Order: sequence, then C-alpha cells, then structure tokens
Amino acid sequence: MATTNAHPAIVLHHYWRSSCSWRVRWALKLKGVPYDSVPVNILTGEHKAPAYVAKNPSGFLPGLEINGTVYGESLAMIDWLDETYPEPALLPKDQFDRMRVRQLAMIIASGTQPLQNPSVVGFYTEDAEKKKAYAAHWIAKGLKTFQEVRLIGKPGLYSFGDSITTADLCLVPQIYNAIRFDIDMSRFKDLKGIYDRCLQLPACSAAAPHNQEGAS
Ligand SMILES: N[C@@H](CCC(=O)N[C@@H](CS)C(=O)NCC(=O)O)C(=O)O
Repeated sequence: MATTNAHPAIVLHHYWRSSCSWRVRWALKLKGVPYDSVPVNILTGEHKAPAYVAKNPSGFLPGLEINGTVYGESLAMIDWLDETYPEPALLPKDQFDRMRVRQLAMIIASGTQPLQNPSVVGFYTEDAEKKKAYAAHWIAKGLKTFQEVRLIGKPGLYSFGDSITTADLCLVPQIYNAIRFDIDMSRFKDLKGIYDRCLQLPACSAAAPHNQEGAS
C-alpha cells in the first residue's frame, strides 16, 4: 500500500483467531485507518519462522508495520493509533478515568491473556485436558477481577461508561477465548452483555475472528 497524505503505509501481520490481533484490527477499523493484511498462521508455526521473527523478535502476533518498520505489543499499537487518529478516542479525558481504563485493559493484557497463550500453556503441559483446565483457571480469575474492578469504575453500556475504550478492545477478544475454553459465562453476565453489544458494532464485528481471511 502506498503512503498517502492522510495515512502512512500500514501492514498488519496477524492471525485470525489471535485475541491480541483482534484488539488491533478493531482499533484500526474504529479509527477508519486502511491497512494491508498479512495472515501469519500460529497453528503451522509461521510466527516462529525466521522471516517473521526477524520482523518481530518476540515471535508473537500481531505485528504492526508502519512505513516498513514493524512494531510489536498490541497496546503500544493501540496507543499509537489513538495518538495519531484521536477520534473516536479510546481513553477518557479525565486522568483518573484514563487510569481506570488502563487498569482494566492491563488486567486482561498483562494478567490474563499471557497465562493462556499457547506457548505458555504448552510449556506447562502437553496434556490436552490439563492445558484446557490451566487456561480456563487463569481466564476465569482475570474475568472475575475485571468484573469487580469495572463496578468500582464507571460501568455503563461498555467496560467503562457508554463509549468504546481500550478496555473493551481487550475484554471482548478475551471473552471469545473464554467461550472457546468452555467457561461458564453465567458467572460473568455483565461482561457477556458487553461482548454481545460490541459484536453488534460494525468495527468490532469486521475485526472479529470469523470475518478474517483463513478463518475456519
Ligand atoms: N503482549 C503481547 C502478546 C502477544 C501474544 O501473546 N500473541 C499471541 C496471540 S494472541 C501469540 O502470538 N501467541 C503465539 C504463541 O504463544 O506461540 C501483545 O499484546 O501483543
């Protein structure tokens, strides 16, 4: 994609089912930023191949390429997008509201998703049942924390208030994983409500796993 006056050339290296990739796809679509898509298949190990690791040394997805330079870490990408394309804002104006939204986002991005990552779970055990129980334990713990912290923030239609924030970008893909791991979502009714509402929104839905190339 050629650089235009309005936008740099952006390429997203991602996997359709990766929750961290969904966060960034959603931010790109919400901000109306055009990008080229390079699918990287986690199941076949493409993310560990030298060609990808040379671009993103962690070997994790997604990777965001901006004018030929690749950056890792989905929250760094989302911050850059929010700074560069301020509308619609993904963080509230008030400093303490912003802190709360960041807290919610980090509960998922630092305290939950890493513990259910295939490489982490695979290092713990090769046993499929144990893998599932281990991942489900940490996801449920993370969602419980999120649910409680949300209530001491400003609960509204979404995670914080009535507009989409970075907290939702992290929460919704994590709930998708929770459902895959058969977690009983009746324990997290409010969060499931946010998930259902978000999936009605065009940007979230367009970024969702089932709408990506290669989804099965
Ligand atoms: N903190 C990183 C985490 C990235 C990450 O864990 N990506 C997962 C997919 S959601 C991955 O590439 N996993 C591959 C593996 O575990 O081997 C971010 O937010 O971008």
